[in-house]
Formats: sequence, structure tokens, C-alpha cells
Amino acid sequence: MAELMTEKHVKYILSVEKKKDDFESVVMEHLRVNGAYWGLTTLDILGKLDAVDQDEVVSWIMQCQHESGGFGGNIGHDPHILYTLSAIQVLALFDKIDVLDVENVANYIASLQNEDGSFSGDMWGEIDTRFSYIAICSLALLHRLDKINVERAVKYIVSCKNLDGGFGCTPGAESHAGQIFCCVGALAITGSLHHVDKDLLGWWLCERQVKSGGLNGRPEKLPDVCYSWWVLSSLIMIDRVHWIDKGKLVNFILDCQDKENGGISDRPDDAVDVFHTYFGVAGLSLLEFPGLKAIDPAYALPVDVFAAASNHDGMN
Ligand code: GRG
Ligand code: ZN
Repeated sequence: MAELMTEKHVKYILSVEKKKDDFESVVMEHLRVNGAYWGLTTLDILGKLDAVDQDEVVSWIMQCQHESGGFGGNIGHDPHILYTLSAIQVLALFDKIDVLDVENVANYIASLQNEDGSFSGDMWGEIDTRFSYIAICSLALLHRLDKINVERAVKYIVSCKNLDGGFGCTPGAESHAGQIFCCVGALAITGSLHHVDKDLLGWWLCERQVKSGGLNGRPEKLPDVCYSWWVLSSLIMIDRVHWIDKGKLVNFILDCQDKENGGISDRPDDAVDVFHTYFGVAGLSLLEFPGLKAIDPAYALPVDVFAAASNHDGMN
């Protein structure tokens, strides 16, 4: 079996976190809180989270918070539910959720729920099942699911279920592996997986594996390492992961490594980025690759981090 270049990936992630002025960082500036989540979670799965200065990260994350309670992608940016989840996840990685004014953050998230149970991403109103997942995952980590109408949130997600067993971003929208992760994850967290036809969805998901061993996100599309997360986590949540060839997927992910400079790309020989490095390493963790921390398929956090977050009573 090919080797996982752990040390090189750690070096690559640390260099991306530090390079604040290069081209990629300028273009991605608004994504920085998300980028921090992807990079730091990868380091933690690799057992190297102690390579970063946690006080520096926590203080920067807290400066990205808006008075409404939501977080922006960087200091001075408008709040959005996407960055709010990433901020909570980064704090959870360092066991620092207690620095938050939990009530304020939970109120911000709850304010984004609509009458029909759906969630908008920010005050401008775009609706998507991604935001349903983010709201539910965030509030579960904060122990504040009571702030929203969970029953309606679940009903809206179920209204996005298609005849092929998958889920889309809004009712009637095409099934896509990314949205399936969001809907299945939200249903798993709220104990509502009985709404999923596991055999039908499992069949659709395992058909995403192509000849090379990689997974695609929809029929007829190219394989991409990120679906090692979106598809695999969904298969695990519905107990159908044995329906794919795990060994071939491991080899596909390992083939997408930059063996010289570290990092993982979407498919072999493409340029690496921090997102696909996370998806590759997290995918390998889901596949129980030796030497990696286990990651929780619904909360997208290492299992020990999630366990620590659940042990706090959330009364602060
Ligand atoms: C904490 C893991 C975690 C996620 C937070 C943001 C989010 C919640 C979920 C995003 C889910 C999603 C929609 C993922 C899909 C991203 C993606 C690769 C989109 C590309 O779609 P196309 O159609 O590409 O451009 P294909 O692969 O179909 O050619
Ligand atoms: Zn991708």
C-alpha cells in the first residue's frame, strides 16, 4: 500500500496558515475561518494540533464575531451561519467553547430559522439544506437545540428528499452528495434517521464509486477526493459503508497526495489545497487508516473532541 505522507501534510498546512499575504490567501480571505477549521481539524486527526499557538487562534476567532452573535469569515466581515459553525468547531478543537457567550450565538442561529422550518444563511435570506445542517450541528455543540423548532427543521429537510433516496438544497432540487451529507447529518444529530430509506440511499451513494476507486458527487461526474468525505460519512451514518470497495478508495486518496511538498488534491496530479487535504485525511480516518484519530461522521470533529464537547453541561 502507498504511504500517507503525514509529516509533509503537517508542514503544508502550517505553511498555508502562516502565508497571510500570498495570492491564495488574498483570494480566500473571506473564507479564512472556514480554512482554519479545515486545516486545524486535519492537524488534529494527524495528531499534530499542538504545532499551532492555540491562544493566538482563539483570540483571532473571537475577533471575527459580530455583535449579533454570528461570526464573519475574517475580522470586520459580515456574519454568516457558515463561519459561525466553523468558529464553534475551532473552539471545540481547543476545548474552548466556554469563551463564548453561548446565549448570544444561539440566538443568532435561531433568528435564521424560517416559518417552514428551513434556515437562511444570513440576514439576506438564501435558503439551503446546508444551513439546516449548520444550524443543527452548531446548536447541538452548544447544547441549545431547544432554541429552534426541531420538528419543523426536520420536516423541511424531509421535504427535500427525492425519489432516488437522496436530498437536494431545496424541495425538488437534484440529489447531490454534499447536500446528502448535510441532510443525513442533520437527521442523525436530531435522532431522525428513520426518515431515510437506507437501502435506496445506500445504493445511490455506493454507485458514486468509479473505476479508479474514487467517488463522484452525482452520476456521470468526475471523481473528487472531497466526496471521500461527503459520500463516505453519509454511508457510515446509514450503516452501508461496506457497500463500497474501501481498499480502492484508500489508494485513490493516497494517489492524490503531493509526495514532495505535502497536501492532497481533488484528483491525481492536480494542485493541492487545504480543503482537499482535509477531505483526504478525514476520508482516510473514516476508512480507519492506521495512525489517524477517528472523526465523527455527523459532527465532522475528531471523536474525542466531540466527546469532550458533549460532556460540558452547557450551562455557562
Ligand atoms: C462541517 C463538513 C462540514 C461542512 C459544513 C458547507 C457545508 C457544511 C456543507 C457543504 C455541502 C456541499 C454542498 C458540498 C459540495 C461541494 C462541492 C464539491 C460542490 C461542487 O459541485 P459541482 O456540481 O461539482 O460544481 P461536481 O463534483 O458535481 O462536478
Ligand atoms: Zn472537491
